[in-house]
Amino acid sequence: MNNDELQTWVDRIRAGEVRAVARAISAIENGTAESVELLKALFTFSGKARVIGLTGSPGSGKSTLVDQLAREYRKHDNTVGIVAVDPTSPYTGGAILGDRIRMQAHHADTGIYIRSMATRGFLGGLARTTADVSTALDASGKDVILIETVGVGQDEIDIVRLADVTIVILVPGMGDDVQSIKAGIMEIADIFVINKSDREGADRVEKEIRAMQSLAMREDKWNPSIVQTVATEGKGIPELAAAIEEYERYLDKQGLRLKKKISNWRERIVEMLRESLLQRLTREQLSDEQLKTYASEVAEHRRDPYTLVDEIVGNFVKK
Ligand SMILES: Nc1nc2c(ncn2[C@@H]2O[C@H](COP(=O)(O)OP(=O)(O)O)[C@@H](O)[C@H]2O)c(=O)[nH]1
Ligand SMILES: [Mg+2]
Repeated sequence: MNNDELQTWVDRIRAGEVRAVARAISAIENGTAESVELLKALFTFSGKARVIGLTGSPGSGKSTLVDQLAREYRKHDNTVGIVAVDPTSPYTGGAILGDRIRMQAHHADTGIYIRSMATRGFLGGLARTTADVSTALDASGKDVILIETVGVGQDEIDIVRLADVTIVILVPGMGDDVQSIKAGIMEIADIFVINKSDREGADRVEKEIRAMQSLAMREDKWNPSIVQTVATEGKGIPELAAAIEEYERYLDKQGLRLKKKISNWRERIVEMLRESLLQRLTREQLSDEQLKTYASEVAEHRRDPYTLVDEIVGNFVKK
């Protein structure tokens, strides 16, 4: 791809052309050589979207909530990008199918772009390229980006490094008692949603969250709001949108948005460096064959791995 072609592609993405955006996301997911050039060009035009992450157990209603929130934002003429991260496994086929059907409902509206992506074994609740996909959607001019995480484990806290606002969804019953949720996931919530509050026990869940909140103050002194919703009926959605705005106002008033972004980028840059260095090392110096030989030598105790790594890194740095 030459420069002109790249520029045309970038222009079309910035104009929000669906096919250009879709092609960009596929390129990013597949890690093509072009995608890096594309991301370099797109980054300048990103950073304007509000990025909102939603996490919670499978079946808690993340997709339904995302769908309702998208409708709410569309009512106010905001354009919306949706990224639904699916675990790469056959047993979730049903959930993915359900999402597909919901997605089709928005098909006629060019103000919404929906993409589901697979984790491909990447841990942390997101796919490896979710952040880059979000950058592309951001550059395509979407006002709001909603990210639905996998929702399988309780260790999926990567979303906080990507989103401005993180929403943790709980439901009454279903063993989703606040006590049974790992501290990690409770701590990342800027807003709690108690979805399926048409069921019994929503008030009890709210009480439990309040009790937990009284025990520990967050570093940024924000007291996460709690919103009860019935996503299937659209109940509580305007209240949720208001809670999101309130937190964003808090972020801005306290100068926290930039602070948060800086600490997120610090981690992401390190991650990108790690990946890039390893890639270059294996491409330029450490072939698969060589690695196999080293592994045998270490396994047979003919070589110690500490000196080996020192040597490999030392040689690489000198180059
Ligand atoms: N009763 C009730 N059911 C809901 C509510 N929200 C979602 N559901 C249902 O719960 C199921 C799982 O929802 P889904 O959005 O796919 O959950 P996800 O796996 O977290 O994305 C679906 O059958 C929804 O229709 C709610 O507020 N009340
Ligand atoms: Mg879902």
